[in-house]
Amino acid sequence: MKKIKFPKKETWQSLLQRPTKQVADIEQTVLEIFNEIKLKGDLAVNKYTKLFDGVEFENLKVVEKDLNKAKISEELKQAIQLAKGNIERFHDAQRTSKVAIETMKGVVCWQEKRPIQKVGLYIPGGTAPLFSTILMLAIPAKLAGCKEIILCTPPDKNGNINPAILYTAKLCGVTKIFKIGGIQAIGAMTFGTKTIPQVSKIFGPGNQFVTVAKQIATKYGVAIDMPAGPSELLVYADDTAKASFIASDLLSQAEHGIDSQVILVTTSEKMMISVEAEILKQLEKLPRKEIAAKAIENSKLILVDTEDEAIELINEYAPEHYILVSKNEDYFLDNIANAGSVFIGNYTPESAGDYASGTNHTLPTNGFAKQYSGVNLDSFLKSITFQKISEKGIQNIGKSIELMAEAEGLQAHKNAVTLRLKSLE
Ligand code: HSO
Ligand code: ZN
Repeated sequence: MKKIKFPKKETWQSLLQRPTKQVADIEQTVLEIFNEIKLKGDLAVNKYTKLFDGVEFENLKVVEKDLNKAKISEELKQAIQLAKGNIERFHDAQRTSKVAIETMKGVVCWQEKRPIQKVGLYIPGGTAPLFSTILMLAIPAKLAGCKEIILCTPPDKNGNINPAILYTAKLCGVTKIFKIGGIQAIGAMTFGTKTIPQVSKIFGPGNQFVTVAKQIATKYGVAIDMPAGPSELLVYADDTAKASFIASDLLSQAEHGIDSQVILVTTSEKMMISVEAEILKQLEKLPRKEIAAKAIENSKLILVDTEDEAIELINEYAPEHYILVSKNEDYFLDNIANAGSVFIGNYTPESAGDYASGTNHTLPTNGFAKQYSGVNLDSFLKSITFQKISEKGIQNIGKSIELMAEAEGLQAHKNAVTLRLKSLE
């Protein structure tokens, strides 16, 4: 691990750089596959499923029988149900009420939310099938009232979908599941095929191919949750933290992938040394040791002089996850400006938010926490504004509209008011 002591401000930018990725050549592949799907629909989807996943299906849709067959232990079912309850409670509480106001006598404006009608959820397969992400996406989608919720997930080499994915999807009421992954899944949801419905917004994490495909989908008018990237965690810990806990948290995100990035910021050199020792000790015993070790190579332990400097550096990095263990908790909380999700104190592991506490784990990475929120109930809703103006109301604002329209040289706009005002004379 790289240990950096008292870095000068001029070096922060390069110090906080995420591992970079090459996307230019992926873009061309995505465009080609998208065009083919647009033209040939299911035929193209099948072709790429055979090419990339090595399987061929007569029917890309998971049938009811397979959905009911999904076998997982009773214990795991209970755990998923507990998580579902908490995530449901937290996201349900995010509902906002209608905003209505009379801006002037006779001029009433209000704003109400309506669900996005058709949404697509993407759940990656790969080395760890993240069925927990279904909870994070399907629960708010259901609560928001989205009419059509479809789910795409890649099949394994034998054409199967992980049973925990099937169980969780069914538990959340998602029954339109398609055995497709990667670029072809995003393309299918963007254009729609005979089998796969077109959607208005695509959610969910994925590898580099999926991420680029989602970005290109936006060029065809589909919205996406956010530009996703590899998982990351920044921990601020002073001497009140327990080094073994902090090391376990850093490793929890490091095990996601070789490009994950974890950072410790501290004002205590003692903590820095203890965390490093703990990481090396705990790493040895991890089944995903090789992946985690690669990510740890990219990661940093940063020692700073003051708490002011620490918070400034954290805000500059804008971490996806931010763990805070400090005797000056309030100072760090009051001053955090950029972070996806914050975990406070020795007994709040990041894993809690990944699975079961209730918050969402689909969060902005790559510094996007400076301008994006994580997925929440609003991600599945749109706000519509309404207005109703009475006779008195148009008399109150009419003159101003006429003057402004005139000044913009838009006579028809002005007429729309003038005719009405005249009718009231
Ligand atoms: N930490 C990941 C989510 C996840 N972790 C799913 C375990 N399963 C990105 O926030
Ligand atoms: Zn995680």
